[in-house]
Amino acid sequence: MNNVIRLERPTDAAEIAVLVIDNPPVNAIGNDVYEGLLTAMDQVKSDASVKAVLIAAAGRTFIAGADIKLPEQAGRGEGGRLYLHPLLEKIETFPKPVVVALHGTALGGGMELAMSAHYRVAAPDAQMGQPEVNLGIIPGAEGTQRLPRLVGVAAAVDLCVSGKPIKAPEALRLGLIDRIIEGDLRTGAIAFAREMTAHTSHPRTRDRRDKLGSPEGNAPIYAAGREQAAKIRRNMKAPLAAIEAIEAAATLPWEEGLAKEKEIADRCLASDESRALIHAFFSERGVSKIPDVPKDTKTLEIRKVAIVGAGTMGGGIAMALVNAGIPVILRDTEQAALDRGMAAIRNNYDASVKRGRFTPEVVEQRMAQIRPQLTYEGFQDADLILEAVFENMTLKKQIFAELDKVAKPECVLASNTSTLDVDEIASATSRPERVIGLHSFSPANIMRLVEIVRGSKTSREVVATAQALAKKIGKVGVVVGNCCGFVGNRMMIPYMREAQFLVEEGATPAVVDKTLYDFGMAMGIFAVDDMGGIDVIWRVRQERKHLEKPGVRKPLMTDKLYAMGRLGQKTGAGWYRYDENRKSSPDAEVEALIRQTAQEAGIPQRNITADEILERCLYVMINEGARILQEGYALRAADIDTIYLTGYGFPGYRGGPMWYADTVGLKKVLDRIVAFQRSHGELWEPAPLLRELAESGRTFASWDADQEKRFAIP
Ligand code: 3H9
Repeated sequence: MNNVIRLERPTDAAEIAVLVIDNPPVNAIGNDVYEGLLTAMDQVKSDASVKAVLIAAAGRTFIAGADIKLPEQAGRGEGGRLYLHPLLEKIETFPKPVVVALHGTALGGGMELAMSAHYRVAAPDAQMGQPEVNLGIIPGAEGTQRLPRLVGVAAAVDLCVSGKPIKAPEALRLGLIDRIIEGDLRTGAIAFAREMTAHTSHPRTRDRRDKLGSPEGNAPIYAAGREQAAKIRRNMKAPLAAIEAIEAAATLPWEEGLAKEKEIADRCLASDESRALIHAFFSERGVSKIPDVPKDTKTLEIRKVAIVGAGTMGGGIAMALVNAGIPVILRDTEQAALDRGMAAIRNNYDASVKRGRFTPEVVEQRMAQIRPQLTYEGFQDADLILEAVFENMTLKKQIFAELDKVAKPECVLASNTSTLDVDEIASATSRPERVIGLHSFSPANIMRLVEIVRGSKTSREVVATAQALAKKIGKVGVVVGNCCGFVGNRMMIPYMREAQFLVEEGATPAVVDKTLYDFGMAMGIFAVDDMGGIDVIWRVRQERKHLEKPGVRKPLMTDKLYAMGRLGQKTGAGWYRYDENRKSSPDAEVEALIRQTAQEAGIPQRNITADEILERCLYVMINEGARILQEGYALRAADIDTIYLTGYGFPGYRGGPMWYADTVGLKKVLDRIVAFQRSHGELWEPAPLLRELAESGRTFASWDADQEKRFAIP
């Protein structure tokens, strides 16, 4: 047919035309798949020897969706978007039965195509879903109209709002598919198609209304869907748009429902929300592309890991590893610390059992894979040793010197440091090329980000090994350079500082946090401080004291809170006060202390607007991001975005801080930074790269494109 669609006529079932989609890696529908299928359908329609059509896919999966790589198909270009209607119409009104065989992950436009067929069969482990919401769009290829007809309004709302795929047995129960094929899918699907040729008519999804319910019956379903959307997709428009389109399916005749869906889909495709989320999708997949560490770089297989430090980080990382089937030795120097660490792990697993994520048997297996101990016994067999003790250079160097003596020569020695110099840590060993930073984020069994910190001597093999390990344990590994705070925390430090200045000037922690939360951040910055611990921030500050310039403004409150023992959630009080369930409330005592401190320091008090709060918190971060890029500590602005989206609770629908700056306009960002420099001094010095891009009317995205060309990144 063409290079991505094959027409096959099995020798033992020549009356079945098998249309095979072969468009690796995930058989996404682009123009070729679309055109090829249209042509093939026309050809088999006029062939009297064909009694039924089977549409199947080659490779690891059925169609995983429309091809979102092609910008015009995502609604961003001049040329309109991929419009599947003619193909879906042809399939549904085809005069011979059309069966679709699903395997792997049948998603988005893939499922929409499948739903236009008369029948669907699937492999037992196939998964199906409408994940468009993750990209800020709706199942706009008639999915919002066919899905409720097949599975009912409630399940359709849930699938479209959650974006989560379901497994074949659940799809069968809901009526999304007609049969699960045990054994060879193609053989079973051909047999099924043959069986269907005995019927004189074939079901068309569009004709069904039996599961569409009544407006009164559906009203609470929509209300619950909107409530769910507000919880899991706060501030996003796409889930609400999907509900609106499903509502149209349930109330309007087919053609009118389609027209309504198209109008809603076009609106979503043109939205900033979808542009940002598609950017986020590809940014996350782009981080593994490192110019001098090609995909075929040799890696060391990590079969066993040893961790030094059984605290929160060590324990969380141990869980992430054993969850991926890698056994762990967990070492601490004191039995009490080890017991506390193991108890915390058990607590976390017990909570997962309560939520139904694991069975008690699975938890026992996982716990058995973690060996707590006080010695270095067994460390000589570890493929990777990870140090996860608190942020103190002297201690870390002492540990690395010890590890150097016990580890096998090829072992990777990793530090979980969040701010310290990886080269200095490596200098304590005789093998700096095997040393790397693996900065995980708390809670490490949940948070997806790992900053892979490449020291000046870290070998390519060790970088590639760290990337492979991150992927294996389901994390997003972003390679960053070895500067103070690396990328995430280096940007976080001015962000925290500016937030403190804002409260010193008249805002309150609660007002700053609410503004940030309303912008979309998962938590306000003061709530983050309290969760991480004021003592941790205080300690980091001690390690950075030598960097502080005399005469330059410093935040005043951290030292005071630390001295008062207000260390955050763990002591029941920090910036906020906490009840026994760790629920926060503003604390008048802290607010009075802030006012008193400001008065003593002669800081004038004023009303601070939400705009100023956002600009100062975000632009200071973006300015630092631009410096990081120019200094080469991050390869792409998109890498910084991925770090903030996966590790710092930045809202996906804003695309990350650097993407957000592009959407605001770099000129506007620069102008505000210059204004802040005038009023607040040298901490607001614009980054030269930001100035250069803003003054030449460019964006960080265009800088990334140049960067990819410069390094010939595929
Ligand atoms: C849609 O369908 C709209 C319709 O409703 C309306 C149409 C009018 N397009 O994730 P991986 C690439 S919207 C283009 O690393 P995994 C990906 O970039 C779509 N490319 O593998 C990567 O490329 P590279 C609705 C895509 O095994 C490679 O495939 N569908 C697409 O961990 C491997 O991906 C979705 O939202 C795509 N749609 O996971 C599904 N999908 O190697 C999005 C993937 O060059 N996709 N690529 O970096 C996924 O969730 C996962 O990719 C999947 C595989 C689960 C399929």
